[in-house]
Amino acid sequence: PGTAFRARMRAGELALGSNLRLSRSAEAGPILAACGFHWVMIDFEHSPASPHLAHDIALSAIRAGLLPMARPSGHDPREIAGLLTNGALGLVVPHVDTAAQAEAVARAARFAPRGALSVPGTLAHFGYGTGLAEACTIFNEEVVVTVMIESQTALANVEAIAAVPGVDGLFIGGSDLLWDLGLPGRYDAPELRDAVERTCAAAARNNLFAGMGGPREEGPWRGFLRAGMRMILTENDLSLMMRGARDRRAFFEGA
Ligand code: 3PY
Ligand code: MG
Repeated sequence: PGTAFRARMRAGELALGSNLRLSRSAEAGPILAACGFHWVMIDFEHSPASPHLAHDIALSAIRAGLLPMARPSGHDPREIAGLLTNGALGLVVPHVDTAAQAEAVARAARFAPRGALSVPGTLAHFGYGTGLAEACTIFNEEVVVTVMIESQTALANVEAIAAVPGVDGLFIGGSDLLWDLGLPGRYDAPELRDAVERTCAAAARNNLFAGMGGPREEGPWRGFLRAGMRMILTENDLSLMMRGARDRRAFFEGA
């Protein structure tokens, strides 16, 4: 699914994803794949994820053709190694503020010679018939590394971050960025629109893709899509469930 995801990005198509707040089940990926989604975020920054479930969720997502991205809680290469060698095939790394941080996480996500990821005994991503050396080589080609731009410091450094080898995408964390700008929840703020445009431009200049999460309403999303956002964190499973539940309630109350 890493290759398919990259092809979508090169073609300028949307890649739709959700993060997992509630679904601690290997069913999550196949369910989202059946709904036409392209990636799922296993979230160790803000959700009660567990390494065992992350492994099951990631491998079943791959079998369903969905790219399993992990969001580590920070930049620790040991945490990143655990996530990637146990099934995740991409990263959404929170709070990457400098080019040096971007370089460190990009190296933590690939095997030598492109990085410093430690070689495990088995890499299950591509099926158990794939030999280890071949699996590590395919992994280096497929893994998708995105870094989150979610502070004013990151925004000031966005050109340098975009130029780091091994970074595939820039991903705006709209909620954190708005708080840092002193505009909590203001997804319609011109300052956020500027940040989105600068990030998309930096991505385009460096042959990267741009992605984003945070907004719920369709109005702001339309502008962000026009600006070039392609990897979309639509919502999370909890908010999707609430939206569905409210729709059902409205239908039955009005029926
Ligand atoms: C944010 O909005 O800050 C995120 O981390 C992702 O939605
Ligand atoms: Mg954030």
